[in-house]
Amino acid sequence: MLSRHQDPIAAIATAPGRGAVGIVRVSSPQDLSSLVGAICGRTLKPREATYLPFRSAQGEAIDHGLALLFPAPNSYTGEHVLELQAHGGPVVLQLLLARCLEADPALRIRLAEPGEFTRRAFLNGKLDLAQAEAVADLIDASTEAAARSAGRALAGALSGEVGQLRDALIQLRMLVEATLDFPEEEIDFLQQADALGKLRRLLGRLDALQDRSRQGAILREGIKVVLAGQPNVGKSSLLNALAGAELAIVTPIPGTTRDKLSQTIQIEGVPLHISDTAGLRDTEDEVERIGVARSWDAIHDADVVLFLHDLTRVGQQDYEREDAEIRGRLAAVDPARILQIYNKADAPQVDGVAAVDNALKLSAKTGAGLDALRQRLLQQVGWHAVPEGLFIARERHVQALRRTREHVDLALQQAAAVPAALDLMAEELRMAHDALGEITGAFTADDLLGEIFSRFCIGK
Ligand SMILES: Nc1nc2c(ncn2[C@@H]2O[C@H](COP(=O)(O)OP(=O)(O)OP(=O)(O)O)[C@@H](O)[C@H]2O)c(=O)[nH]1
Ligand SMILES: [Mg+2]
Repeated sequence: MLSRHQDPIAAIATAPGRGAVGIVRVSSPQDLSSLVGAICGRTLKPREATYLPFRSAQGEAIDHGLALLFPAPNSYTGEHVLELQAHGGPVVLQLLLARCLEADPALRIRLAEPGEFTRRAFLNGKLDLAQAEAVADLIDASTEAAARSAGRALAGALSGEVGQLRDALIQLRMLVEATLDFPEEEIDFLQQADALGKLRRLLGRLDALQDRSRQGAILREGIKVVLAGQPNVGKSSLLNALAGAELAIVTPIPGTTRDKLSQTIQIEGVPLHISDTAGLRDTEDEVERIGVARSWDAIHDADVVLFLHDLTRVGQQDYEREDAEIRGRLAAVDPARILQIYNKADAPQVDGVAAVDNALKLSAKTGAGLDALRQRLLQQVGWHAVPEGLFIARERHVQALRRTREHVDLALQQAAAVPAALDLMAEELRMAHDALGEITGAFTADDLLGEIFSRFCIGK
């Protein structure tokens, strides 16, 4: 029996809804000529667009469009692929898809699962794992900068860098494994090859790559920012000012916002998911109480909390008491994630209020101080432009690089020990190699053996 990964699959490849063109895609390890015959009524030249009617089981035209056949292995998935480009109405495409599923019963085509075409491309070596992920990222990209960096990852920039690091790791592993096999030459071997220097350089390169990937992850996933504070401090006004649109209702009535309201904006291409929340206070109002509970959930879930204060009320007894209470509860949040914001700097009565250390003064009403806030937000999450360009990445890549670095660091410690613990060093390098291989999905034990034998001839 064939595994699921060898079933012929079909799906509508374009977004749901109406469009000028819609595409139904079929991918199959088996030859598709009988399917092509049934639907197109003729044979197709490989990779050449042919305009023709798509036929129903009764021989009537479902639609007219372009048919394209990509015989294996020169296709997106590496299998035989048929693409039917029809008019982009949902009904037409559903009919065409249904026709593909039943036109050749012997093929047993089934509906594709999400991402299955790309998974096959990976399984057939058309893309590595990081590139396959980049396909999804490119589709999902919410800002131009994110799309650019996903495109770069798709082109293999991340995989290329990872590949270079992997080669360096393999060289080190070969060296150590060989030294283990010839214990009498142990010390010389490592010294001659400058194993410590190599390990240190590897750590430096891992740091640089980790930094670029972390920036890429920020670009892909964005930053969760929450506006929090007492009622009436201007949280909704600040959301509107940052978004440049009247999204949230603003009134002088405390407790105007009762539910969380989120909007994604971008600063220098970095997506920021900003949430306005209900003002934090004790209340008898059932609806507002639920809103306040949601505010706290959002605060705990945020990358950055903007804790807003109202300069027109700073120093007033009731106001300060409430603020102190909120500060107390915020103690559970990592202080590095909290930014103190003093709002309403435009109001006439605030002239005498001293600037607070490390806090930002601004006015949601006039926009004064907003640019400084934008820069602080980027700085807060460690965003900085990387001259050599970013690629995706995902949190998964950042974590895999972090673990790789940990193991290389431990390997360095073992190598530097007197006497050097070579077996432990070898083990750390093996784990570093595994962790790195997770990024591209490339690592297998056979790989290592192959590399060793192709580069290292022990009999010589
Ligand atoms: N002068 C001045 N007034 C402001 C500023 N920002 C907000 N306000 C006023 O403060 C009042 C409350 O503003 P909101 O944005 O609704 O405050 P909020 O924090 O969302 O309040 P709740 O939703 O009730 O928690 C409104 O009357 C705003 O016009 C500012 O920068 N300067
Ligand atoms: Mg509000």
